Amino acid sequence: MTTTHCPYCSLQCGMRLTREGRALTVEPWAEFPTNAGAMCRKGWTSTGLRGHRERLTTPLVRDRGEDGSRGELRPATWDEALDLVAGRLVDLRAEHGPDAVAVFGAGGLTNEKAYALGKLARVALGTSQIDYNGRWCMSSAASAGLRALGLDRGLPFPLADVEQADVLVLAGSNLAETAPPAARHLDRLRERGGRVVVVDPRRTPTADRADLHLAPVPGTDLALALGVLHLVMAAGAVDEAYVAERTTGFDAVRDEVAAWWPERVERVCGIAADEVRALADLLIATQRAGGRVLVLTARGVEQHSQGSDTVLAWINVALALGMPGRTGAGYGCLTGQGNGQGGREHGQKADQLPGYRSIEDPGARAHVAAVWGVDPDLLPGKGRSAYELLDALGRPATPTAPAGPRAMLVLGSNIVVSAPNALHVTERLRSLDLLVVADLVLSETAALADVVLPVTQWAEETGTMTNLEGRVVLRQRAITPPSGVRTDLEVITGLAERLKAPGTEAVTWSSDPEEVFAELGRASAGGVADYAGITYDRIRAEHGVFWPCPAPAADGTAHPGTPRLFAERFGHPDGRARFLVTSYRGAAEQPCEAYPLHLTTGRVLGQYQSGAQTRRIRELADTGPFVELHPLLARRLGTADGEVLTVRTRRGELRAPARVVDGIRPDTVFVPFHWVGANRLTNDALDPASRMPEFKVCAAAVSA
Ligand SMILES: Nc1nc2c(c(=O)[nH]1)N[C@H]1C(S)=C(S)[C@@H](COP(=O)(O)OP(=O)(O)OC[C@H]3O[C@@H](n4cnc5c(=O)[nH]c(N)nc54)[C@H](O)[C@@H]3O)O[C@H]1N2
Ligand SMILES: Nc1nc2c(c(=O)[nH]1)N[C@H]1C(S)=C(S)[C@@H](COP(=O)(O)OP(=O)(O)OC[C@H]3O[C@@H](n4cnc5c(=O)[nH]c(N)nc54)[C@H](O)[C@@H]3O)O[C@H]1N2
Ligand code: SF4
Ligand SMILES: [Mo]
Repeated sequence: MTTTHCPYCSLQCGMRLTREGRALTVEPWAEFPTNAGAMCRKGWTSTGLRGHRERLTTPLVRDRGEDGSRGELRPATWDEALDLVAGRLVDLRAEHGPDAVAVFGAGGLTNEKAYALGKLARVALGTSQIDYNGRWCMSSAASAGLRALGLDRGLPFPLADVEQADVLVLAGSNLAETAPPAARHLDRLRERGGRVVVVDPRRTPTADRADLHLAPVPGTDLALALGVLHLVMAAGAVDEAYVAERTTGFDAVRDEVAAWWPERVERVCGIAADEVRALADLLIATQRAGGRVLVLTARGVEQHSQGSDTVLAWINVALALGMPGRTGAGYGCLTGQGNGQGGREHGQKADQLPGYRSIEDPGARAHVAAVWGVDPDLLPGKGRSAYELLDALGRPATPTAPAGPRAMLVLGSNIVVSAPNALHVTERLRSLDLLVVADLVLSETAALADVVLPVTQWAEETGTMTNLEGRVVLRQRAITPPSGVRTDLEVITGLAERLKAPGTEAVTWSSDPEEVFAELGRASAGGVADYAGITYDRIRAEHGVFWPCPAPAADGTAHPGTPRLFAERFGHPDGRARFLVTSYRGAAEQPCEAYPLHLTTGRVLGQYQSGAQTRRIRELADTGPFVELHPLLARRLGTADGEVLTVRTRRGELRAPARVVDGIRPDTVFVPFHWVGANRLTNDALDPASRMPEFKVCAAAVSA
């Protein structure tokens, strides 16, 4: 029996894997605190990809003709595949410079892989062109948290603390389907007499557990948060002592919300003014009674071109009520991917070095370069954000922009399905001279590649993940990988050793996860996300360790880790949180005559992300995409449940059966993105601060 963690979401449910003969069984690891004995359907069926007939077990290489024509993928040896990749990358670098090569990582990769991938890009390839799918996940919350609170850790306290809130506002989260074991905290909170408020254009299974459900027009949440703060101020419920002692910038925000009276919110958001008042009254009463208010955001409010402003506005509400720093109160973001948290800390982000350091900070560059054994001047600067990187692929230089990359290495993302404006992105991928994808299965993206590298899956390898609480956990190898596959760390090392960039001769590369983790600890030491005091042994002994956890003191005393943040001070140098002014702009694309409806996208319980893994698991029966719409809209379109509809936007088209439900706004349709198609429709407008694409709203036309 081996204890490990689920291959999927940010809860990283503790699980036990037991081998009996050839069989492998999975059950919850009852003592692990985050899931405390629970798992969702995806966790229970996670062993379904073991021995799957579609599992990749040999590298594949595509030959191209003299004229660039593409042959079929054919089996190759590891040496042939890695020599080919390294040789082409060296040639491209020599001919076009290091930024001709791009790297695309993922928040599903272990900390060790994310760290090694960043080092591969900056040291072995010397490229600035690295970013990852986390940009599409929680970047708006990360950017807002950094600016307002001075530190970005999804939850500032362990998940179970959520139960202590007296009012919990879930803004754009469907956690009953996206983190099911967390939903019982809502039930317990309500048993204690607390209230749950859900803000979602759809009445989801999460909204079914709420005392109050507000259903705004997609893309208008910022106005709601501004309106709530307006009412809190009008009622005199601002915690003035807290604001004076622990924050700066309040006066400018006071001016900003003055004009957001409830009737104006009603006009913008399509929520009755009385419902806005009902929400504000709950918060005001709780504040006056000395109770706790907690606001948690997720992708519903973050994946917008004003996602980071919306998060800032909700943080302003929490600060005005005097909540952040108290246990079970304040603000948090529900991170999504398995290592969505750690994946944003250790250097696979375009502007970042390990330890959540900035690549533009000379001190950070010197520290990390010393750990790596290179001259700091060799490290490139900041690169393009995920969508901008994909959009630039294969493009020649223009008077205003340098040429885009001509080769890309992808680890852990199925871009063809999950990128916004996916037809356009797929065309950019096709324009590359060389696309290399490491994956477990032939995902839609791997199917486009010139070289496919088959890698191990979670139960076949060891590494750490940092869950939504900031708790660093250890996945342990439980089974032997199929012969022919390698770990991502072996792939990275194999390439780095072949690339040998000038000035990097002294750099060492390890594919042993525990060694890589120790190096990550040194690289992160002194940074915001300091892991220097965390070891595999401690993680095993303590059910995970919360960062920051600096190295032991000079007298050898270990740091206990930091389960709870902000009790005394926030992350800014002066210890104070910042109120920041936002500006309501509305969604980038508004409905018009040709595209009269709002389209939004999201998840269902039984599928994970691009579906590359879960669509192949028998028990999670592949239902295919659907179009959720209100009975009134269905009647207007002359359609009924199960009939095939066409959804069109300015970018593409999708045909899928109707699912008629009365819990969605009549002006809105919803499509899950786990299958090819939803993202042919979505808009690639970006948030100016976080560079998050507007996955959650665009204008659409639907016809029967
Ligand atoms: N089953 C399952 N669980 C998952 C995942 C998965 O793929 N499948 N993925 C994981 C990952 S990476 C992530 S990021 C999380 C995401 O977790 P969530 O953020 O909970 O999931 P989503 O379904 O993307 O979006 C949440 C809700 O936002 C609503 N919404 C849409 N537009 C708006 C809007 O304009 N305003 C508001 N207020 N709400 C809106 C949608 O109706 C949806 O119910 O889930 C994680 N868990
Ligand atoms: N329309 C719309 N689009 C969205 C969203 C939305 O709400 N709406 N949400 C966005 C969000 S929040 C996210 S997080 C993204 C996620 O979307 P993707 O970035 O596509 O994420 P996954 O589907 O998890 O892709 C993981 C891929 O890597 C493989 N893989 C799994 N583990 C490993 C590993 O350890 N190593 C390697 N090399 N490969 C591995 C899997 O088989 C799969 O092919 O989608 C985004 N796209
Ligand atoms: S998918 Fe998430 S909630 Fe479900 S078992 Fe895995 S970690 Fe737990
Ligand atoms: Mo995500």
